[in-house]
Amino acid sequence: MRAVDFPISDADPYSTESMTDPYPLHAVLRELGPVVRLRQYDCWAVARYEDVNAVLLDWETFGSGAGVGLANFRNEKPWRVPSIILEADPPLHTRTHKILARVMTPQVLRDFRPVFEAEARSLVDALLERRDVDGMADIARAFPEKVFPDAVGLPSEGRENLAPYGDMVFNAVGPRNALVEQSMASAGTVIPWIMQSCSRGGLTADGLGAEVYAAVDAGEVTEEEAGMLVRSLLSAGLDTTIAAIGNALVAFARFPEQWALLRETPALARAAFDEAMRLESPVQAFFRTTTRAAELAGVSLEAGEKVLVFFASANRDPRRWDDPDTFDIRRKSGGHVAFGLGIHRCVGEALAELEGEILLTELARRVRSIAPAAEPVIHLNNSLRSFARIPLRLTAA
Ligand code: OVV
Repeated sequence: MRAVDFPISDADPYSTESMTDPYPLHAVLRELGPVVRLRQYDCWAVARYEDVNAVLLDWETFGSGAGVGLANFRNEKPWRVPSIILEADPPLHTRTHKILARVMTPQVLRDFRPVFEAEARSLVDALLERRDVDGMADIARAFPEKVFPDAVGLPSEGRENLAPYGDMVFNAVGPRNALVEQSMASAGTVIPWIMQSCSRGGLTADGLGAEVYAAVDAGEVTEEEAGMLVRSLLSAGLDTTIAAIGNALVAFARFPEQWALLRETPALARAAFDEAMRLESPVQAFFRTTTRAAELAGVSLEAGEKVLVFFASANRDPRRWDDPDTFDIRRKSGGHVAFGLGIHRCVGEALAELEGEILLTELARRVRSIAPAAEPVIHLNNSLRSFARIPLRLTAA
């Protein structure tokens, strides 16, 4: 069979305009066809749910070892030593994934529930002392910035380096634009702190980090690999959850009837967090690299080509979702791909869900309304969708 022609687009997913409001661009790409050539970046893009799923599930053809950003590690020196789980393929990925999966099973995480609940209570106590809050600083950042580093077992000094590091890591997935340069400005202090925090000696004896090092003692990974896996926790575990919680607050502020519904049934908190992840996916898109020539939806791809995979667009594809732009916490949003899919699906998903569920539950019990006090201000990042500020007016229940 002769491969079909493909649409070519001049659209720029990394323009300030697209990053501020990415959804019109996603719709254009979905309408153009299942596989679109992005002229500006010399790569392919998939934006429909079906094709996003197909690419993510076929890790043998669409590999991660050449990096999940625009940069192809086979021809370009990576900005940091590649992650041994995110930027790796089997068999390395299989071995490293097993360790982090074990460290964050729902059974292990059960022990964190009372700790996270107590944190959520005291956070909401403090919020209700005030009326006007910044949903980002006072809620979305405050909660994960306490519970996540505690869970990993990091010292209290230097934690302010975590968020800037996450900003670098997620900017590095995109093209080398001004955002990369800006976030790298603090690299000189941030990266050394991160690397030092990954070593065994910097971690408490009872955290997730120490559990990773237990795999060294069991002979499953080397000491160096354990450090790299702790680096993965620090890279992927905080900014993502902060973005997810902030985006959920924005969704509730825009759809007040959904907040009323959650207040009636706080048991919907986990479903609501998932629905917010679908609607405003924190990780908008990652790349894959073809490991061999392949055909995707009838289009011929060569080996070594980059494919931009739009999670956020799949999550609003009208071919898959009814009223995709509507926030509906009763919707069955379980099929969203905001955590990815297949072998690289987020290994910290259960921890993120636990944080989101506990915080939303406590807020739903005690806050009558979450009203926007002004427009939220976007925080631009090449792959993470999040806000810098979310001015909110809260009313106690
Ligand atoms: C940005 C990101 C996501 C997931 C994993 C990692 C990084 C990593 O460093 O392993």
